[in-house]
Amino acid sequence: MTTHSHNQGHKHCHNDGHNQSHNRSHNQCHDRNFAIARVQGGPLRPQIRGVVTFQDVPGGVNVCIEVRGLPPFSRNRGEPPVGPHGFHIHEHGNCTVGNPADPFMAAVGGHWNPDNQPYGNYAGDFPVLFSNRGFARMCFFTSRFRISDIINRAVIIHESPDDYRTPPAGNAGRMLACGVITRAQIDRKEIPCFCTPRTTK
Ligand SMILES: [Cu+2]
Repeated sequence: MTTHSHNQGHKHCHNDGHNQSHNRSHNQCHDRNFAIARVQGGPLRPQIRGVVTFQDVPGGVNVCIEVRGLPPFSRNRGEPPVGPHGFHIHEHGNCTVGNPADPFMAAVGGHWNPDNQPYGNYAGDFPVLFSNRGFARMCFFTSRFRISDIINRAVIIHESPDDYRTPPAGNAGRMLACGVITRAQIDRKEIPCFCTPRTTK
């Protein structure tokens, strides 16, 4: 079968013409298997807005986030460090604020750890987010889950960096923002830096 039934929806995934002669490993943008979480700031940082997208690709999932409104970096004595921001999948897709001094905590549960790994190797442990005057964009690949495993869980952005060694939350501190992961039709303009082909050399 041909893998190039082009349409509007993915043409910007190809940044030049030469992919057309390549094989299906370059055609990940044709996948229909997406999930999305729209992230909103809680009471500690209401201005946060972001989108996290998940795309099933061969061998795993591409995860991309684009977020605005992150707080200024700080290292003030006696206060929790602010930034880079711990970023995780938590167990429950419920972004109820609950206690405003410790938002989301009661509803989202712990970090998602389906295969009972030590902290730092949970399937739900993600790279930290580096803020650029409040803005962050990042994409990475993980083979630890498929999209069907994460529907109705939540993504959380924390105030503090994750140390990837201290259970149960890597000292990442309070939760600034939350978003429930759902299957959804995605307007491709929402997808940040999504379609870089994986090379095999
Ligand atoms: Cu977390």
